[in-house]
Amino acid sequence: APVLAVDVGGTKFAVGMVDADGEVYRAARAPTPPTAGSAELWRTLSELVDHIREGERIAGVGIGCGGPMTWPRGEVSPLNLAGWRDFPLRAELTAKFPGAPVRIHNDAICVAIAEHWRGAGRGSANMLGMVVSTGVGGGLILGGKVIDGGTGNAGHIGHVIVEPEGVACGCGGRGCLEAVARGPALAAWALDQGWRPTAPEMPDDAYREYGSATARRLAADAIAGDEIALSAMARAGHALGLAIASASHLCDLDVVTIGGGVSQAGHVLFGPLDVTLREHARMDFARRVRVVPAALGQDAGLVGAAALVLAGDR
Ligand code: ADP
Ligand code: BMX
Ligand code: ZN
Repeated sequence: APVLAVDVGGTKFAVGMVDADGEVYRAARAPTPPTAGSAELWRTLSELVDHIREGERIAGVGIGCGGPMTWPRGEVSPLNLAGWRDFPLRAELTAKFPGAPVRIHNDAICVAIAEHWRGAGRGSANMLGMVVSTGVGGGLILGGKVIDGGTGNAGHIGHVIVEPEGVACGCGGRGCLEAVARGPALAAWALDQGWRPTAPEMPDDAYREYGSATARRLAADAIAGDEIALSAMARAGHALGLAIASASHLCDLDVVTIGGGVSQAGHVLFGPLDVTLREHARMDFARRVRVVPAALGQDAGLVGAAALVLAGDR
């Protein structure tokens, strides 16, 4: 039987049916407005889940959710989803599907599992799977094994410090990679520098991040050659390069996969990232790391969440 997979991101819920080979065959998304309260969020998710399941028999429910969370208990407080604080997501879905196994992990850990299983990390026993979107997340596979960490929160590379005196982060810290390289931070920085979006309005932007600006429009302007937009993407690339150089030294990685909305900017981001990485990863073992775009696109979180059930995880 298929797995019902749930992905809780900073701007949207995604729900899909995933078969035993990791193929997503039915999926839908719903935005999570920043103002939505706890009950409204649960109602939205619950309806989406019913809509996608279509009454089919399921092997279980797999959930990827933005961190931090208590794990494996699954009370979630996604940093970028203010409406949920200590929300008992695993317990609520267990109550909704009595008898079915319900497994949960960090959303970026799920993405890493998926990229390792079926994506750009295939065949790499030591990898970091990253997501650069509303937040910046990561999950580690070392020696072919998923690394949970003491409380299920390992791999949170978004909160590695790249600027000790840098801007405040949602986690309470300062100068975290996420504070610099998350999509909304890029748009805010560029506006501050005097950028005014020239790329046309993009109707499928989930909602405006800052006025009419989004990282998506910023990336389009950068690709068209706008100087400030290029600097903003380069700043993010530089921060990512620093964090990846550190991670490579720490974990002796084969591959880093990068997905999430902001990664779709392409070479305006990956170019500067590579320059910084080459500059700061000095030892041969760290220099061998390959940084590649994620292969699975927006379904990665669902595939990884399904894998939690298929692998009979905790
Ligand atoms: P979520 O955070 O909910 O997982 P996404 O992965 O779509 O959602 O990430 C949303 C972020 O990615 C926003 O900041 C958005 O502006 C940015 N984004 C989306 N598409 C692009 C693109 N093509 N280039 C650059 N940034 C993008
Ligand atoms: C979240 C982060 C990660 C998550 C990442 C990307 C914390 C506490 N949570 O802020 O768990 O993987 O950003 O998530 O750092 P997304 O919601 O932007 O897709
Ligand atoms: Zn932080």
